[in-house]
Amino acid sequence: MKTKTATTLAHPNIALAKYWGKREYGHNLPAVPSLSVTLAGMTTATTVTFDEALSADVLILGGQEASAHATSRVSVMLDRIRARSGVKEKARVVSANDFPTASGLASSASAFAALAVAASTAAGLHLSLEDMSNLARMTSVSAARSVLGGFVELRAGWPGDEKLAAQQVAPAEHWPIRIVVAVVSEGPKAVGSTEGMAHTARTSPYFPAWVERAPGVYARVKQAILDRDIEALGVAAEESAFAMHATSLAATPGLIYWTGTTLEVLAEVRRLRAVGLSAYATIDAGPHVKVICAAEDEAEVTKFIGAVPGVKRTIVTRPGPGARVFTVEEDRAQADSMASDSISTAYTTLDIDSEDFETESAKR
Ligand code: 2P0
Repeated sequence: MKTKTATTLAHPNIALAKYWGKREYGHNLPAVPSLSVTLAGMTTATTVTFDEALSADVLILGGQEASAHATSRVSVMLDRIRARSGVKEKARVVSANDFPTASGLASSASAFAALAVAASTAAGLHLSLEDMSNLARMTSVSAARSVLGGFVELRAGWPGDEKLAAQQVAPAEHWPIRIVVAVVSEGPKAVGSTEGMAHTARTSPYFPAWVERAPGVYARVKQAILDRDIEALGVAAEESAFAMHATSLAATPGLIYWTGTTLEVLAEVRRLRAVGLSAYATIDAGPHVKVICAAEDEAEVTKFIGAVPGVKRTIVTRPGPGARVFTVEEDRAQADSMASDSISTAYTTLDIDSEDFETESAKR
């Protein structure tokens, strides 16, 4: 039998203009536009093999068999691909990350971007980037953006939109900014993004204001990227992140993704700005702070941020490519090394929790 298999690499992305909240219309449509940068420096490697010997889909994450919930969320995407391609076999999915997961480092983005590209390729589908991004978006909105490289936008969804794909605003080479990730904790977060944003939309009195203001902030982020203006980008990106967290803090009960160390890093970022460095913060649904800075400030920013008490380590990232099937030897070498390391604790699981799965499966 001819093996139907493909291996992909994908990178997480950091939203400079945040997505937080879905349309009530359904179809996993975002309520606000978002704009992110896909990051070289953190990687997910995923192999999908459709195999007639399997009686059910199998998911191996970081060297260990995943929970039924996690496997089910993957199966939802695989079912869409099977329906479209005519492939009948169940699949074995082997995935590993080289960064802490389920803790606000956007692992679901790289996970489902890698899965969409690997599974559709293994099934023999020749999807356009738009189709691939839409397929990823149906499972995880931020994953739509990681299908593409560089600076990537996803507009808000509207009733009637059953297809919505991310688009590249500028390639990675457009602007080699750095994002220095201050890793504050290696464990999973208490409240997953899907659940957190649904709770915020349901109970925060500030959610309507967030939805109303987000498009303006997104437009400023986009213009700053096109102009390569680090100060304008940093100011707008901080505004987006703080507004997202303020909205979530005002939910009932309030959602607090930060720790004391998060605040210490934020104070350090302001101190660095006061001494003339270009350093701006953004934070996702977790405690880590991502510091946006100019390439020439990378070394100093990394040194000072890494020295903040409570910061476990720093990861220096820069704009990178979208999800891809192997075409070059370096990719193969990276995937092989990640696969062999995947039993170590450094490589953990995809950002899939039961709440995420239930939200997705409820829409089927
Ligand atoms: C973002 N986040 O724009 C925002 C900022 C987290 C904070 O997209 O429910 O995992 O799967 O669509 O994409 C994380 O949410 O949520 C996210 P689902 P997702 O990057």
